[in-house]
Amino acid sequence: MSENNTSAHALLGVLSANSVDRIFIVPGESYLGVLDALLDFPNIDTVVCRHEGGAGFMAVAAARAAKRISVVMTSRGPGASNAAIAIHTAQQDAVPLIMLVGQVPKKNLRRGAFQEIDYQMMYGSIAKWVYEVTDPKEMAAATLKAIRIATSGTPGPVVLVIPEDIQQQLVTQPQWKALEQIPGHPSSELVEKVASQIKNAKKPLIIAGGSYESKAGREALRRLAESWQIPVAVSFRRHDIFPTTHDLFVGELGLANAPHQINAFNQSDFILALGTRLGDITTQGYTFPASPIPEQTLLHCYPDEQVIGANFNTQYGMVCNPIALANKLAERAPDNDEKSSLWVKSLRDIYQQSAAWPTPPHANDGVAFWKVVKSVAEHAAKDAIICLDAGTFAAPVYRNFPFHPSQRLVAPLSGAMGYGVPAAIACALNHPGRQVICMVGDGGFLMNGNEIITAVERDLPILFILSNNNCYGSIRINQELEHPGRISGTTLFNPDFSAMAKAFGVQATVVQSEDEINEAICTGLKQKRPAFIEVKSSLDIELHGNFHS
Ligand SMILES: Cc1ncc(C[n+]2csc(CCOP(=O)(O)OP(=O)(O)O)c2C)c(N)n1
Repeated sequence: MSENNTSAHALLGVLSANSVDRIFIVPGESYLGVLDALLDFPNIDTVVCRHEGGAGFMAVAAARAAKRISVVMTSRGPGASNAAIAIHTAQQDAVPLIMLVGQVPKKNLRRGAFQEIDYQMMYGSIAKWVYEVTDPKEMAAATLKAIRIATSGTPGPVVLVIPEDIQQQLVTQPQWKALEQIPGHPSSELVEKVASQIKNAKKPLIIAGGSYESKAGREALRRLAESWQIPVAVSFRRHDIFPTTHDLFVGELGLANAPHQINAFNQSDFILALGTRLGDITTQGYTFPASPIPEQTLLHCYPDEQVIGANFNTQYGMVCNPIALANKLAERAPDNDEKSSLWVKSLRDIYQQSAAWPTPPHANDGVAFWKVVKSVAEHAAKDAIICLDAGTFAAPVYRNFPFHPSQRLVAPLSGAMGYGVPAAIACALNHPGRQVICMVGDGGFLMNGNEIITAVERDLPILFILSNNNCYGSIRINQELEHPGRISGTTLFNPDFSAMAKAFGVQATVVQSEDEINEAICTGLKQKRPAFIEVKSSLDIELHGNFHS
């Protein structure tokens, strides 16, 4: 702003200049100044949510869907506490998120004032940066810094805390421009060295991660894999960065890899870990590659020096743009490199066996939910966005769903329940006209299912599919493994979900038997408004079908 304006205008001006066109909120008396300034930014869509956890999850999913910074705004104390789950998920999922929090007046700071929290203490270990703006003149610079920190290196959450009395103070600010960030490109010498290492490798393997979650990223990864004929395993829950239907796709490194598949990956002589943090689940608890000294030559490329070498000794630690590296390596592929097609085929065969839809045992206690997932796979649009909550119902999606090149998976790497419904709303807002399908368990639905009202308000064509097994199924499965027959704290008493959906104004259907599945899915997918299917799911199948998620 070149003229005098409030610090809240400076905040929103910087956000707006940096492509923020939507903000997810639950209002609070501690940020009335920012709410007021929002009226002067008609280009920012204010999505009013019902719980800060839901608002935060919407912002996390929006950042992921749009591949850019997203914003949640909460009130002090209670509001900020409710939103903690989104800060944690943004950190685990490496998603650039800004949380704005109203704060007690500046003069009352650190007096234990009404609803006061020291956010540095509270969020210091999960947010990348927590900053309390106590001088209105620094608001614009602090906002720009927040964006920079959230989007650079390993993307993640930042918390910007704004005492209520400084939001409406006048400040003079220059016009803030958009922040351009271009992560460093790898040097030609190093690329040359890596190319000759790939040439010499007999069994190279790419482990690709979230840095490729963009159009340019997917294209670069595909070009690299195809030009050198290198098989691609994707990191935890990143199924959609490389088509699972592609001959070079050899699986996800997740929660349910069979030992023989990991053994086969371990036969590799050169691992190219690209755009992945090589985190806990992807590396099977830091065992593949072996930590700290892998059995293979390891190239690890990620735009954050703190990640490289942290758990795995690497011959090629490359702190640079993984997309640029993939493109440069693809350019250097020889015309006639003869990588062993047997190597690729052996890994692809293992993947295809594990991804084959299972043959159903007969269930007496309800519908095998994997059949619902199969029906969705058969009938969903080829560019559908699949949003998942946490729970065992999701296991067939991770294991068996054949993702087409334009289909997207939006699921929490943090494993947070309550994510699915808000994520679907954020994705539908972000991609008008695109089919969005949300799958959620009965446990997860009652955490943030209330946000479904926004789908009704905005007429979003989302198909919500609820798997009702009257149980916190994932936990029950683990309970049966460790304490067989001793059911404790995992059974659920549920409401009438379809009546509940109808009360929100959503058309609802109940699927009680397997012969009702296809019709319900096809009808639901045709709706131009929110639609809801409750599936009376079989818990027996989940308990005995080895469906971890
Ligand atoms: C916010 C949160 N609380 C608790 C958990 C632990 N947890 C993981 S899965 C799960 C059960 C999910 O139950 P439900 O939504 O009914 O799906 P199901 O597993 O039965 O398919 C629980 C409690 C979690 N991941 N996130």
